[in-house]
Amino acid sequence: MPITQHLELNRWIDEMADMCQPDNIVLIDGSDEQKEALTQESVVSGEVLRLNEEKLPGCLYHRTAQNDVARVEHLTYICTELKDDAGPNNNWMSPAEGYRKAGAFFKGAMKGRTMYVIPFSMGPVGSPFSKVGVELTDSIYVVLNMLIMTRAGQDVLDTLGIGGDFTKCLHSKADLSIEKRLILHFPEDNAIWSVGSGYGGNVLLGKKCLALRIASHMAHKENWLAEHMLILGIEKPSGRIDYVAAAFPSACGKTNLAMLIPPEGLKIKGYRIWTVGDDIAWMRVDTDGKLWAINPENGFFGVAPGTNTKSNPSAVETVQKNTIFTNVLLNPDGTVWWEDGDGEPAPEGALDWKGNPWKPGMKDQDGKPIPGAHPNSRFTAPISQCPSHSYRTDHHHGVQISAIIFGGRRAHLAPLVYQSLGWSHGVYMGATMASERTAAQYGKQGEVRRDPMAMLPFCGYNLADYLEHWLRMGVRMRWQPKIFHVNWFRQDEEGNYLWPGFGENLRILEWILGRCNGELEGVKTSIGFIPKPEDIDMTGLDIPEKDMEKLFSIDPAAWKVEMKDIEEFFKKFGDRLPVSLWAEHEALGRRLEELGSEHA
Ligand code: OXD
Ligand code: MN
Repeated sequence: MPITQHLELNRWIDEMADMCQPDNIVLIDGSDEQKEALTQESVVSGEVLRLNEEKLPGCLYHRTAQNDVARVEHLTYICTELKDDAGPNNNWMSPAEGYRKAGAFFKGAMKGRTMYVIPFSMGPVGSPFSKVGVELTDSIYVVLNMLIMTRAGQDVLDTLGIGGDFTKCLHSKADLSIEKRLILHFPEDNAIWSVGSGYGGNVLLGKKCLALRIASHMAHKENWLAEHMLILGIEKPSGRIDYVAAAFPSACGKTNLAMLIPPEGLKIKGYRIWTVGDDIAWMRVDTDGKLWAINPENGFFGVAPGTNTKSNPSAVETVQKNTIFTNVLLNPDGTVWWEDGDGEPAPEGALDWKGNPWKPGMKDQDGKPIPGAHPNSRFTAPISQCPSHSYRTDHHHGVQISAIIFGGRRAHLAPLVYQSLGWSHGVYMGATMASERTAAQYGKQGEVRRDPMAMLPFCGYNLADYLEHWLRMGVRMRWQPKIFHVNWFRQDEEGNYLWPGFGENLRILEWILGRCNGELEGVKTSIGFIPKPEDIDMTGLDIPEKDMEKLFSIDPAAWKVEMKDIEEFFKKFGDRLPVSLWAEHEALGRRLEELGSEHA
């Protein structure tokens, strides 16, 4: 009997099964019974462990292979007919070469295994904003994660009917060897092939591969935006909720901001935060000429270390049940632990993410601390379990976006917040976004990494065309969201952070909304509008006036150095970079010259 009613889907499953040669093919229907049976099967095989049923009900534990703990940007390719269409921002292979190279690794890779067929919807099932994918995988761990991260199962097949469009996503762990690992995207065929990995970002193909790389290509063709952004709603004392979308490079606290808890000083005013998404936003101009956004995901795939009741109490609450923990430390009582989490140091008998006995303070032969949890260890948890989760996450048209916020991690240059002078200047701000490497990242500390709109690793086509697309999208809107840049990480001369971060960031969001709603005037500077000091509500927060001044100071000499770096970055894209971004660059240069002469 054919596996589905969809002719092309059946044909493709047959073709992939011929290549991968699984022993069985099983359709994932989304039922609780099937999920439980698969969980039990993977517990028996040792792929996952059940955690303490009393303390962490429904939670599972998994360890990846030790060579397979993060996204592999150097093995991730965009396969287009023309190299220039992938752009200097991507690794490129021709589709023919991609299919040939990865095909050799897929050949017979599922022998002795089952191929699971997961129909999934990115976005609410049946929404005009949503896209359907079907992932074929030989990993139950992938199935269990996809059941949390996406809406998956029979209803998705029902909306697909007998001929609907879907992204063809093929995954095999194969033998997990790094020599045979490739993450390939074929935007012109609407297909993804991922082989040789079992790590989330490489194998949960709905996430980075479909919802960002393939979707950004679709969005370019279909006039919408697929972005690496959180979406959050801010409920005002009046009951009105305004939504913002914000892009930050990986590891800059997106999940924490998406689940922010208002500080006491603002809570008394009656503010509440609603989480719509923590990683990806799909945004369209609707018939009202406004920008509307959905979160295509249905769960969080968050970094565990650093998550605690102070940094993110909502995340801590979210992961108390039905959560999959990957590469964290395992306590002997079947609970989990990670660095900078809550609670006591791990007790006797704990096993680290590699499965070795572990005690706090352990060091390797070179005297370096051995972490209990891998720094990129993760939790996979349903969005519905988040105490701040918004009922609008299931709304087919999503939420209307009032502000777009770009952010980076800059010790000195960028003020706490500033607003663009208009849409194209805002696109320039996003295009020139950057972060400095911290001790936690590989590379030279302090070195600036440019990451336009936090999309550098995720834009599935030439980034110059992507920036042009952003400029054009502004023209399509009758009502453009205002664009801002924030920097929570500015430091004083001694290297102390000037701004406390966490919930206090709401004070800045309040100013941003005040600007969007025309309630507050800004101070125009050479780089954009900054707040009047009295317009940031500081109730209950004691920051010396001189530190507030430092948070907003603009150093023309430092900006000049920055502009040189931006120029080098822009040049990489040659003639394809939109001229209006060069025009914005020059205009900024002129404004800084004027400021410089005022300072002289
Ligand atoms: C993520 C990332 O995992 O951006 O979300 O790396
Ligand atoms: Mn991300």
